Amino acid sequence: MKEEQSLLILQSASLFAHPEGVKLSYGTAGFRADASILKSTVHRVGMLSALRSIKTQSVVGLMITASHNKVTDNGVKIVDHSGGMLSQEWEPFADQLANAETPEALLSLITEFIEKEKIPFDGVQTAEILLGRDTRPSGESLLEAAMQGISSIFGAIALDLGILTTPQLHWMVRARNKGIVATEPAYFEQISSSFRCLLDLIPNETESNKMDNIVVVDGADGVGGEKLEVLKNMLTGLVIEVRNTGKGGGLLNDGVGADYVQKEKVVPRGFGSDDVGIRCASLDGDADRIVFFTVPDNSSSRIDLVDGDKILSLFALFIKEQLSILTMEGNENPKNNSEARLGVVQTAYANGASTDYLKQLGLEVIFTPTGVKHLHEKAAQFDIGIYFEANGHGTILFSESWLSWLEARNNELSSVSDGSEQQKAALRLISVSKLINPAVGDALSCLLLVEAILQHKGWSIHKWNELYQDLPSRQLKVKVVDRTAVTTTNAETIAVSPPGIQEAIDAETVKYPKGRCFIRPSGTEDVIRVYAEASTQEAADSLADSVAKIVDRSLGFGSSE
Ligand code: NG1
Ligand code: ZN
Repeated sequence: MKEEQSLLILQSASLFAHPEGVKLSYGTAGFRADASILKSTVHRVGMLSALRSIKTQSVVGLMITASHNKVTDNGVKIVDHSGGMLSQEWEPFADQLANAETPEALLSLITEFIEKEKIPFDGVQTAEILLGRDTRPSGESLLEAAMQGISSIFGAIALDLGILTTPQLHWMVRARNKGIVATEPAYFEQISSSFRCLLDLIPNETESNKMDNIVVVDGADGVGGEKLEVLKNMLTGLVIEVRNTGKGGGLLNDGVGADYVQKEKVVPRGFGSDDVGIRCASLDGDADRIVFFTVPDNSSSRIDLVDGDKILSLFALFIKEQLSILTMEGNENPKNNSEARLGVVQTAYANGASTDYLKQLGLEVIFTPTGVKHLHEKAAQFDIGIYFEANGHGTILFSESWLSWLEARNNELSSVSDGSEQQKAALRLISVSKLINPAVGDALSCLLLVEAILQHKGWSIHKWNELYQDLPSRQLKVKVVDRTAVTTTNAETIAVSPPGIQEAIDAETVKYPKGRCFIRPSGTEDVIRVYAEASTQEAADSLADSVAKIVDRSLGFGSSE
């Protein structure tokens, strides 16, 4: 490394001192903590993003967000050149960088890493980083720290794209590297036009009533609400009412948002008895998650939740139907390539009833640890891979080779049987691939895809919700002294340490019909999460409660005693 470069890194790092005693880990979704201690971390992630861009010779992204976490938290993550999450191979280095105690220690880590990774670092390199942030008040100054980190690397250019949803930034990084126009208007244009195509392809015989094209969306008082206000004006065939847009003074993620709605199963702020029976949806703080719900009656704040598992089931059902139309007998061409390998990916948090339903549909279901980076990787192994976390984060991935086959098949069909059922199915699948975000789960594109499928089928939210009945479940979190004391195996369903804890959980679980329970350390909060399922809500609550007490007794501060 040239001496001027070393000096610049040292100088820049000395402006962002590492807070004493703070140890962060890249975790499930980047670094997350109270915003007040994050400046040095974000500054260093700025440097890291520049190295990543040099290494990959492509544009990468840097997003400042803490998603569904409280407004005083913030976080930072890198969007890789593919538009996906940062390669997991780089995560340990990210941890080391963030935790280096002095500028000198930081410089020597960078020097070593450049050598080890063979990053072409000769002073004439170029790097380009797109930056985005959510609406958190701390976002602006953290973004400034990231910019300074980036500009401490020779040849690196930072482009501030302002306030974006996380999936918009992922989409733009991917588009830039594919040579596609990577602006926000281009993003809106793509999703609104493919939504329109899906509506145009609705079978004539589908019956609808006027409530079918109205949806009320809780924007979590974050960036998603703001962006949806723009998108909704570009749509025809769907009326979107946005509440909690962040403009009315409401606090981000406070009694609002997908995480709150999914975990608490009650109406978010701004919703209530006037909404009985209406289709509602809730976005999270950076709009990469969405769940739907309805208010069943006006006597309580309880909701009927339609979660990520049900979105996954709806998508899987629709795609499977379109695939079977596409491969109907009577084709001039033999089936050859048309048998797409369709698979779904879930985590242990998926409701057991959803897994049974998907298997009944004849689908291959795979489980991975929590965190979309794991799900995404598995889904990418199919021709069409659909993944969702129960909390509403997910998307559909189409392999490039299958998509080219589909495009060719569509062209062929349009010349021999234009307007045939098969051709319409091909066009629908092409539209889905354009509407859905191929880089990462995206609440806005998922919202439109759900709406298009419901209209296609002429289904109300109730009909959709009846695909299967969720097993009652409960999720709790327990504050512990050291969450790394819990390690797990088997897609996180079995706790390996501390010794004996799994046996204690099993002994509790067998007491409940249809009982299922597991614990794991959160990757985004300093807690152990407990998940329990059982045949009644009371049983699920009681199982979760007993296991939370086991965790607390063994690892916590003893508050359950
Ligand atoms: P952790 O805190 O590791 O459980 C949470 C979610 C993940 C994922 C990340 C990123 C649950 C149980 N976990 O991770 O699914 O969305 O946040 O935001 O919902
Ligand atoms: Zn999020």
